[in-house]
Amino acid sequence: MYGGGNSFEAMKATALTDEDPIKLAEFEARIDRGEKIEPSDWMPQLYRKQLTRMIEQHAHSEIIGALPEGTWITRAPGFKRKLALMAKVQDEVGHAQLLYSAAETLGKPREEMITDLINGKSKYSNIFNYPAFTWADSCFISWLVDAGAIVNQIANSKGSYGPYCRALERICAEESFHLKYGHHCVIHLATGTKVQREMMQEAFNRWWTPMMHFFGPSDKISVHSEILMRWKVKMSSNDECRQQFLDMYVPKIWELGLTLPDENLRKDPETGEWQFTEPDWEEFKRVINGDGPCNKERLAVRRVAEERGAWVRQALLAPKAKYVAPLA
Ligand code: FAQ
Repeated sequence: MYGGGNSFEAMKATALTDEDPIKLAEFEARIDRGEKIEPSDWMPQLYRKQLTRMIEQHAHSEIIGALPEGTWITRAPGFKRKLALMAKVQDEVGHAQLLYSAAETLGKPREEMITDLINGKSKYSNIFNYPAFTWADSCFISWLVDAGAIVNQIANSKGSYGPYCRALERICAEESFHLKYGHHCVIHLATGTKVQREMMQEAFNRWWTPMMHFFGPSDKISVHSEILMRWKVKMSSNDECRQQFLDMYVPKIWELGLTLPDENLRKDPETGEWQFTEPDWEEFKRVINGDGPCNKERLAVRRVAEERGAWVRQALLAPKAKYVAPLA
């Protein structure tokens, strides 16, 4: 567990002993100068490992994140909502491809990443393991999950690894469209009929805890933050992103006449910090380790998609290979 500057030194003394100290010092000087590290540049193995883990997890989150909203495309109220949601879901899948490409520059093949996802070895964002029961759930995701993602992604886009930052710049531009679409959807329900307002409020009651988990464990117990921030992979801490999200969106939620299921949620007038009930990190741990309401369903969908798409990849990648008929 890294916590506080001296733990970084302690980690360096253990996890970096095999690295060439001169090259490591040059690398860290480049990071301190704000230079971008490119795939062919020298980098410590721990930098490569941490970046691969984080970018791969981000890519998985995008492609799994498309699933709860994807189920609402055919049921979205009206043609315009269907069109917009279809475009958004296509964008999210495209973000995954951008991120898998960025992760591949670090040496892990896409097929291996997808296999690790399907086998539960790699993680993806906690929030996509909850069911989208109503249309209001889809609206919550489109507005506030995208909003949370933008807070975190804008920060990370100013980081040190070139391919990741360039992918994030492209992604953030599209996410800002998603945010406007999602906000429009929530406003429509929150200012609509009594049934619509109640449906929106009920969605907020269910999604608020997973949303507070979304930014990761508090800085006190975050495992990777110290090293990721030292090497400018992560430009804001989990708590900083959570605070920024609360500051930007709680007033907007309240002005719609919606409430949030946390009686301790308030902005401290002295410090400007948002106070809130400490999220249940045991639930978080269960969900990110495969025991959430939808983990199994999400991975099963990815597994079927992978199996059904195998023949296309074979045809494209190895035209002379024996033809494998698609699953019935
Ligand atoms: N869910 O030490 P930390 C999106 C894990 S994009 C699951 O704080 P770190 C777009 C973490 O892996 C999705 N696991 O870790 C969209 C580690 O476990 P490990 C979100 C989580 O990496 C919108 C352990 O807990 N954005 O939503 C989560 O420094 C709408 C200890 O945690 C990104 O992925 C979590 N929420 O900080 C799509 C951006 N939080 O690996 C469709 C890139 C933590 O040791 C619809 N990622 N863990 O086994 C990051 O910025 C960071 O990885 C964090 C976590 C902030 C997510």
